[in-house]
Amino acid sequence: MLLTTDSINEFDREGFLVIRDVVGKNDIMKLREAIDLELELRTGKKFSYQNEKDGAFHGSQEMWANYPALDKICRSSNLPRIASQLMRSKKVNLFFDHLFVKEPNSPFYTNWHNDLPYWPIMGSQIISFWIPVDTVTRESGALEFLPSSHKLYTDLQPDNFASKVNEIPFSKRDYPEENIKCTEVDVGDIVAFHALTIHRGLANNTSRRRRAYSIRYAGDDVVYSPRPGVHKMMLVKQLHAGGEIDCNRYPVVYNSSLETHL
Ligand SMILES: O=C(O)CCC(=O)C(=O)O
Repeated sequence: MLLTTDSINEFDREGFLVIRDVVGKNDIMKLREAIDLELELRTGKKFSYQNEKDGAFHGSQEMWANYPALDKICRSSNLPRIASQLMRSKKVNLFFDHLFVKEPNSPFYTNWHNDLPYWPIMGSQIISFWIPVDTVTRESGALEFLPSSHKLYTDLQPDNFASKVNEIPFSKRDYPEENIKCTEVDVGDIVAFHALTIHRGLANNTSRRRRAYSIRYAGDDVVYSPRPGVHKMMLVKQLHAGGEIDCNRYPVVYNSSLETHL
């Protein structure tokens, strides 16, 4: 799948892009199977953002190495190539995968934040693909974005990652509420966004689970940057501050000059 120049320019300008019909039915089925197994087995790093008995918001991180189907989707589907196009990067590293589950009637927002302050890397070419395996509407926990907020070059790491109330972190004059963009998506669609774009997830006010799988990719200019505030469990001893991130944990998965997956 090739993106149009208009789509790539839109991503540059807005900091996010909904891409329709990217993930095939077969891959969605495999994703659902792996996600449901992961929720039983917890092979990845488990997160419990809010663990109320009813309406929990939870997930796992770094699962691809444990599930061949996830490995295939992260490394050898069309996604690394799309990442290369959107980041305008020759090289694509798989940074990590991240599951977000909002149980039925979960009252919790994923609070306004951007991702880079949590991660021990730096650079302008860092992207996430948020892949729903359930239809996601405003009522069931869609993602919302502050358009062009990646260009503010600001870190937004809220005290609580999830809560029942969530206010916009800027003055209403700078960001009138009508500028907020909600992304409702169908199964097969993905939401791409830059690591500095400010976003949140709405509560799930439906009787269905909302399962979404985020894949994070990094490009040519990305370097290792262990610094205060990043997740310690993402640090890698063998990497050096300011050096490239290529390693078994953050492997190179695509190189456009070779036109191939690695
Ligand atoms: O799924 C959600 O509610 C939040 C997702 C998110 O923040 C992310 O993928 O970076």
